[in-house]
Amino acid sequence: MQQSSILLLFLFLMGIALIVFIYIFMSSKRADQGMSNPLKKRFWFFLILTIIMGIFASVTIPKSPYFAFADKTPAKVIHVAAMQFSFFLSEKAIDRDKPSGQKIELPANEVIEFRVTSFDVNHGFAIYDKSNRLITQTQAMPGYVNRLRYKFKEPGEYNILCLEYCGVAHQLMRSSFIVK
Ligand SMILES: [Cu+2]
Repeated sequence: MQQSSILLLFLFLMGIALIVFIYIFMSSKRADQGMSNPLKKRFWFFLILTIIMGIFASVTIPKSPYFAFADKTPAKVIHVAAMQFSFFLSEKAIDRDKPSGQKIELPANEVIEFRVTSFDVNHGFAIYDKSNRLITQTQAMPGYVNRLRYKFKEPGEYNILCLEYCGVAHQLMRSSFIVK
């Protein structure tokens, strides 16, 4: 459903690109005459472009995951520390000098907050569902704590993979947790 609407959107945009291309191609044939009222055409072009971009921005920006569940109190806070080449997940703050993690079980249909950081280089913190579909992600950055909130609807095992190339064993960097 979502994929077919994205396909339709791209076909629609492709159609617009094609029309613009044909218009430019046709007008280049009568280049000797020059474009009549070029400044007026430019004005309308930028006006329509600004309106279209304004519509897209006002529809998509409120759906940004950065605002997800911002007005809710999370049922559980999970601290995440990424290091070459593993993830530590804990319900308590993770000690930088002696990092350790624990097995994580989360309740379904509750807002969960992940506080994600890194103890060395930039990593990605990406959560995948049972069918290996990426459902949410954030960056794990040294010196920063990135907050990621999500409500897991399906019980089961979720996998965590690094989504930022971080070194030779990047592809082995993974973890998981259970939702009950
Ligand atoms: Cu990595």
